[in-house]
Amino acid sequence: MSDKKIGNKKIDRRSLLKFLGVAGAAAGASVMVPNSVISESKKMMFAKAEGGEEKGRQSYEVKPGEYDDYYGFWSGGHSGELRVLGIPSMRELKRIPVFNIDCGSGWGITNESKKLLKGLTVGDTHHVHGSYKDGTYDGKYLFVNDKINARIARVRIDYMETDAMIDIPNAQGLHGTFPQRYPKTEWLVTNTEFQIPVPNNPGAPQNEYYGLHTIVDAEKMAVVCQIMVEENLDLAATDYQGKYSMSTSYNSEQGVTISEMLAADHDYLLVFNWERIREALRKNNYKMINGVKVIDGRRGKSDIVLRIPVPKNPHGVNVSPDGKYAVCSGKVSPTCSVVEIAKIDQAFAGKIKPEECVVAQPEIGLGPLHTTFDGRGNAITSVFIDSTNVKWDLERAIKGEKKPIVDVLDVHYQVGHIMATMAETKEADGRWLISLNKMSKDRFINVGPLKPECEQLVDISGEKLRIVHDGTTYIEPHDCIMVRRDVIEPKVKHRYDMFEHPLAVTKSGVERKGKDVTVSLTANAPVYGLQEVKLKKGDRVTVIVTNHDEISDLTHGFALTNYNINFIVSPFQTKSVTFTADKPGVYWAYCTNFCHALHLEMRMRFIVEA
Ligand code: K7E
Ligand code: CUA
Ligand code: CA
Repeated sequence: MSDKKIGNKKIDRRSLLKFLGVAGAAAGASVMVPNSVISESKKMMFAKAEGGEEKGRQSYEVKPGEYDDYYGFWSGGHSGELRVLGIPSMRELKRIPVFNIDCGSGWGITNESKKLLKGLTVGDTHHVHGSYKDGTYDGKYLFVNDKINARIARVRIDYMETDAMIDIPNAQGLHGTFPQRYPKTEWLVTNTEFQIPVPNNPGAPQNEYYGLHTIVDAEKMAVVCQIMVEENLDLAATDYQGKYSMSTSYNSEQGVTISEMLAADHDYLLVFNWERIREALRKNNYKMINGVKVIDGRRGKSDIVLRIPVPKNPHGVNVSPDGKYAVCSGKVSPTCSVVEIAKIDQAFAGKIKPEECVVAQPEIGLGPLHTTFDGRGNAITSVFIDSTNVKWDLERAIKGEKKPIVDVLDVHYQVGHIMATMAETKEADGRWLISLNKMSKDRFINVGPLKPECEQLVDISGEKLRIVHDGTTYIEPHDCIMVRRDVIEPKVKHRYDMFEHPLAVTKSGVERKGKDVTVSLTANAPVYGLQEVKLKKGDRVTVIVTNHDEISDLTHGFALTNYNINFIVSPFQTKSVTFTADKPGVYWAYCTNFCHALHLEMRMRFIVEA
């Protein structure tokens, strides 16, 4: 690393910190000191990590042909997708298009995907979580939010494909999303980060802008109800008893400018009491707004919501795998607030004050954002301004130690989410942790003004944190979970259940009803079931393709030249597309996915007569 590069980094970091200073981060001048240059000790650390196995540490080597121990499910931020990685190799195994358009799979081009996307083409996937049974993953579904268009999507794990998508009414900036963990995922909660008038009347005064905690039926994928509060609702978590969901709020001020949002000296962790929500539904204590049951959870209006004060503008909330504590990361405060969940019962019963639920407030570093757990009593917090992962001891914090720090690891740079293997379950196993860093700055060869993002895999099996992988990733590594392979692998199918699709083609043919033409095609390597189809200009054509090859991996494609159509069909899968034959001429359709020695010959003509 040359001096010049180090010099540049210093400037980058300084300007960023200045910005944060303007934003009002409670950070003094001292924030510029930590790791503004790469230290000798850090270089040493990388040198040591190079060899795979280090004495006394687990190996992170996955030899060619070997399988990974974990599935990583990544949310892809404003790319709108999800990704599947192997951990610890960090090999990208698959991308699952969700809110985006993906030409390789045809997601967004087929009738099946259009039915879910309803014409929307962008999304911002922040929080991905799996469905649960008894406090751990059941391998059935993944859920993910879209912050841009206020939607929740569900991915079924057997096909690793998006299977449902719903709009959340009355919501903007859909954010923190978390499934019920116990006894199983019946409900899912999702938050609105941006307060708006409910209903959305443009003339409403600012103090009538509200946040909504939405409850979704995870199996039916339907909104159950919404709890309306004054606060904005940022990150979300559920407990391990099926009693509570909780959300951090950084804008309890109902501000609309940054200075208004930072005005109060504290904000809240809001806890939602599920028994009392059910009671309100039973007693019809709600208003129907835009087709949704909206329960009034405002201060003084109901006993459904407990507001636990925490230092101003907090960010993540994460529950420890033993179910005992919720850790609220301070963001603007250098602390994490540890809330004892048993005390929430007492606070709801009116026996203690909400603030008495906070049993520790250790100092972690500058800009703590998200916390994860190793299942051995340690918390690990991502610290954005310091660019560190900080491991700390929960018990020592609860005993009153101000800085119960076990280890501090420099990461590169400005870490957002971190997540340890199985950490959002009661089976947290403390093996690997991923640091999803927002910036890579000068870490890789220059590819223009937009630099790659950086993610680092950390071995957390020992006392000290050790980086074992340092790589780039496509925009944006937002959040993730890492799930043991034995939970997922047996659930994943090699081929589709052919007749699950009502239009599955068993025999190729063309059917015409006036201007509506249905073209049914089987695909068997290396041929489609028809060699040519005659159409008339102006026909409304639906092409349905079913792949009849049962060998797994034998995926075909279907692209229609100069008609903007492109999708794939995997073994026993059916997909369809509808278009208007508005251009006369000869148009070849061809297989886009290499399937056979005669893959290039796998094509057919569409003849559109004038
Ligand atoms: Cu921290 Cu949207 Cu998950 Cu970003 S939120 S970091
Ligand atoms: Cu079928 Cu290539
Ligand atoms: Ca605030």
